[in-house]
Amino acid sequence: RVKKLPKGFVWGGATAAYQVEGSTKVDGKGKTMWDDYLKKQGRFSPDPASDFYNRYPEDISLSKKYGLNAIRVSISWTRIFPEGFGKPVQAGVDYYHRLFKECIDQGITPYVSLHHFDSPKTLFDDGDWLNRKNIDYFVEYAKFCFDEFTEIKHWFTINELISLAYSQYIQGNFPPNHKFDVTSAIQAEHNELLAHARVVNLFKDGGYDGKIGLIHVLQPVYPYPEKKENQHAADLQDAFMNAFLLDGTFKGEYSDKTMKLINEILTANDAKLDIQDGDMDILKKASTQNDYFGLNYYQPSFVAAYAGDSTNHFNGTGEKGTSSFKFKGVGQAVKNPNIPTTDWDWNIYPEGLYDILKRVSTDYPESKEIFITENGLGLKEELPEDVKDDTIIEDDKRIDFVDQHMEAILRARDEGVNVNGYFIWSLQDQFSWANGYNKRYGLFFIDFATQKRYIKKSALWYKALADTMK
Ligand code: BGP
Repeated sequence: RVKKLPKGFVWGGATAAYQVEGSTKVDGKGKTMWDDYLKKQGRFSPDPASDFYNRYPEDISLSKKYGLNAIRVSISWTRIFPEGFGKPVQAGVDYYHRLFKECIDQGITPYVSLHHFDSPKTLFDDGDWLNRKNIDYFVEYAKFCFDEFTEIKHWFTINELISLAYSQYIQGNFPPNHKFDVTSAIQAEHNELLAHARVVNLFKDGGYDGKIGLIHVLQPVYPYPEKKENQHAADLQDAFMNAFLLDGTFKGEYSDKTMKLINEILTANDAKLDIQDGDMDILKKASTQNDYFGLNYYQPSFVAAYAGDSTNHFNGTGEKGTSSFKFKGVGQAVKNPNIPTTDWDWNIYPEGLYDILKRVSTDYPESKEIFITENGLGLKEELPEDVKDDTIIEDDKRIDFVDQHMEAILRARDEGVNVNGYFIWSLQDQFSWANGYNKRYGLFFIDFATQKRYIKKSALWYKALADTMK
């Protein structure tokens, strides 16, 4: 069928401060958990990234020109509080006022996250989310932002709690690079939920004008092949990746079913979870106060039962077929031969988005209103040799990907799921945490050497769909 966007649909592009801004050492900015780590790793640098710190007016104009009406950005905590707490740096505060003004003036609504994978280095060294003192600092930083940036009406607390916990402590591809440190991972999940809930409660108690929610990336888990023991592995992985966080966010409790599965994983890994007195009251209070839910979706996983020790290889280079993942007490990732994959071994399966939208809306009505806050396709893309200023970069694969995922979203919507927006990951090409600069997602191509922007075919497609709202 011919797609038509519903009237008033939020049609945006997503960014994250550290992945686009560059300028990591200017205007008093403090280090994040990434600066020294990336330097030591020596693969790629976060400077200049997409030089958004200086070129945001150009990217916002392009957004307007290509039919977007919204943008996701995040505030870099350490531009405002270089150590995570203390006295705010005026230059950082001014930058965000300038950025937000530009968006609003151009009719692009900013949706702002407070934390997108970029903990201050000082707090990271002191335990990051595992240290409860750092939750206090996060709440103080959030309060500062609510008081200061009153032009912002759409907030998200934390982006992808699971990706952080999982990449830091299970997969080992984010600092501090622990592998299968199950105690830290589950504790980070819980503590980040607590941080989110405290900020939501503060926002509502403070009577701030605007809306607030959080962002989870959801990865539906399917048994492959379908049989009983594989289904159990899928249930275990789902509890660890999805249900624990969804329960905590929208029910304010971890259901018995979820905890039974989580406890099975903890026991198998000699791990434990520390829930302190009062924690669950905080989660409970916040659980009905989220105004909306940001859902990121890239791919599902297919799993089979697995009895051995944990081992993995993370494909951060785009050498297709090199990834492997076997999690003791949970299961192992398997390749479903019927499902295409990207060079980074990500499964391409739009039906997974339909499934997860239906599940969230049925099982978690307190999610209220859903925005797809990230979805997109990473590709290796190059400028043609005879490139000219107005060359359109062909990315039909991306168009096809987004088209199929929009199909799934609109189908779910037709069936009553309250999904009202879509932010493509990503607005422009940017730096990818564990993959660097050769994994491109943007509507706008960036020649990182010159910072020149080129239009991709997907941007034209995005505009054509935007026009269906008129
Ligand atoms: C999400 C993050 C983004 C982004 C995206 C693509 O998990 O919120 O910051 O990077 O995934 O992932 P990657 O860059 O690893 O391909």
